[in-house]
Amino acid sequence: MNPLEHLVVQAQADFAAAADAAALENAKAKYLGKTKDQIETVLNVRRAAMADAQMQARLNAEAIDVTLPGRGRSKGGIHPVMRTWERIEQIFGSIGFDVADGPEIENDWTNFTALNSPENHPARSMQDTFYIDGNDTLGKPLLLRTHTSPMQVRYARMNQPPIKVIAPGRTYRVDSDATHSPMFHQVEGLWIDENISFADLKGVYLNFVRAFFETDDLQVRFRPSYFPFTEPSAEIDIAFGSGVLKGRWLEVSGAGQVHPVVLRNMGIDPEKYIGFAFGSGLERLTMLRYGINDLRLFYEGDLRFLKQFN
Ligand code: 2U9
Repeated sequence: MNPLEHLVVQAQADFAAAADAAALENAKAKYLGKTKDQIETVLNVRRAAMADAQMQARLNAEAIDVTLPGRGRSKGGIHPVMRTWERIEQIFGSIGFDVADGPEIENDWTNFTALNSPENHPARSMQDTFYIDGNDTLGKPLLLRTHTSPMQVRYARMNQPPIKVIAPGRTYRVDSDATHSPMFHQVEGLWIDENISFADLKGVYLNFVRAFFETDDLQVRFRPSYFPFTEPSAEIDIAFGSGVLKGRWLEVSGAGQVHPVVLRNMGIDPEKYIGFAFGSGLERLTMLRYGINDLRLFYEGDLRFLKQFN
């Protein structure tokens, strides 16, 4: 009889000798408690020894080189449009311009009416504006702002002239192709003071584009244009004196003298103060700076494109 068979016969005898249920449970513990624990302990010792041996074999075979550096996390980078945004704040900050901030969801008074866009103006139609279900607390319809001008309206209503401020930010229009995106970025600038002129606006903008494109070999020209919020209004073109874009006039901004109605809507006396404003697309400036030819590249999230700017 082998030891296990012997153990079974012995257990059978002990169970037969048990007079009641309690005695039977005692007899069971003698065989299934202590004996089972001892067997499990030796099994685990053997398992651990096998795992150690396996690990040692892999280390010996150099399958794991513990001297290799860790994998680490790859660093993120700043989006090229955000780089432009930061540079613009820095350049205008250096000549005393403050930076305005404000909500992306606006009411139609601050986005349109205050800026001299009358109520039935086509720019307000669903064609190019994202209206939002509902009104603000004063009952005015809400929309995603179509330009960054509302931030300057709010800023001018909270501050006294002289005012020198830029308003960079996201804007929204129902538009989408190689040169338009439903979300894009603008920067607008506003300068309100006594006795300033178009020459001051021209000087500020020339200083800006020369700093932004890092060259003094660059000219600007102003072409007559129309905007409801400025009168007179102009388009600003630049031309580089060298490089692949040499000699071509490139439109980079709109600008003008702030309309007296707009000044009045901001609580500023147009008989005493004069205002100048400009507005540029950040994507457009970024495309010209880096030679990018399709706006959609900014929003596809393709790392092969984005990594080139870090
Ligand atoms: C106030 C008064 C006037 C801001 C201005 C433009 C001209 C302009 C466009 C350029 C390209 C927007 O990104 S774009 O589509 N902007 O041409 N913006 S003047 O005028 C203001 C702003 C605020 C109170």
